[in-house]
Amino acid sequence: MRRILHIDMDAFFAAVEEKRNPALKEKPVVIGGRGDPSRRGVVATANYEARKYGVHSGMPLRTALKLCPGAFFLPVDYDAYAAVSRQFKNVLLAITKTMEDVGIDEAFLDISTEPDSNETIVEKIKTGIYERTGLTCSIGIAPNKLLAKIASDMQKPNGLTVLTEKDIEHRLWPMPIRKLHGIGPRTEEHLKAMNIGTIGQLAELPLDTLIRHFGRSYGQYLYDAARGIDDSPLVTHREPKSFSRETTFQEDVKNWQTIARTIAWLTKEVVYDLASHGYCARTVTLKIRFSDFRTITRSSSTHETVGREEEIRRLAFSCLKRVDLTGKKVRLVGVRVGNVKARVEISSHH
Ligand code: TTP
Ligand code: MG
Repeated sequence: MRRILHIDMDAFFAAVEEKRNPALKEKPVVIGGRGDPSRRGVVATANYEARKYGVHSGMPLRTALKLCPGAFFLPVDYDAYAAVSRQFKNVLLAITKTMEDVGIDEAFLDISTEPDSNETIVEKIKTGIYERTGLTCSIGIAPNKLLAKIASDMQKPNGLTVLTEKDIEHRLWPMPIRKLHGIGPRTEEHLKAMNIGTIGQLAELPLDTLIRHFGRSYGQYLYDAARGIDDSPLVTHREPKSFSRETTFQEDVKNWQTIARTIAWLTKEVVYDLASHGYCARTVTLKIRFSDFRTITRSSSTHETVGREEEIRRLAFSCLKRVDLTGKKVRLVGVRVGNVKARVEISSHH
């Protein structure tokens, strides 16, 4: 039987901000965009105080302001959160190297072969993180990733939930289907139309019904997930598939020069990321979103991988030439490099 631990930091961006500015403590705090609710942008997160007013991730900042006019609005300071993310992941790596880094505020650990009990491991993690960052987290422990992730969300903030196979019937089945990783809004709609609202109701559907509605592999996935079955291993090292940067203009732009300059700047940033990871790339994709939200992409590829800024920029501009901008306003531009490969090191002889 495996022992998988999932950890998710509590109100992460907001907690980092509260830590460096104690005046925010116990006040409603909303993080998003440039921190100005009169400008365009969405809520990245809100602390638990602000959530009492109905503020949540993904909501326009303007709506958050209406719901909670007294909140403190702060811009997203991604670099600061990434630095804290590295700190808490170092605490996890001191427990075991079998860690899957899932995102800025969450990770899985495989603690199957650790001699310590769950309680001891959790104690080490929680105190270690608190000492280094001053932040709290919520932890779930279960026989697999699917259940561990559900568990970490069951008692937030600063929680610990252990789920075993015995808990599936009483604790998993009453939950709404969207709690299952891999069920998005569209599948939820589809299942609602079949009168399926809980994980338990999903578990009553025969496999062939699920396959008929969702195809062989996804149907099988739903069948297993409803029973708390998940064999997926931890992914401890991820090769990047692509690097990208995009930006939304504060006001929609018509001017070709402005668009071209922004693309050149985004290219520079992407090339920096690519180079600092030791990669080069074969494909450059340009993304343009117009003021009516219509979004197009254009790609250019080379036979040999390239990594120099002027090479990538040339590809990005060859994409731009294939976009008809006449009479249109641009809301967002993005540059992505794909088909990346580790750069071949030239060994030096002494
Ligand atoms: P979450 O773990 O989903 O949220 P949270 O840590 O703020 O709160 P909770 O206590 O419920 O875990 O996401 C982690 C961070 O990712 C969050 O602090 C901000 C960022 N984020 C976004 O930028 N946009 C989003 O839509 C979501 C959901 C999160
Ligand atoms: Mg979190």
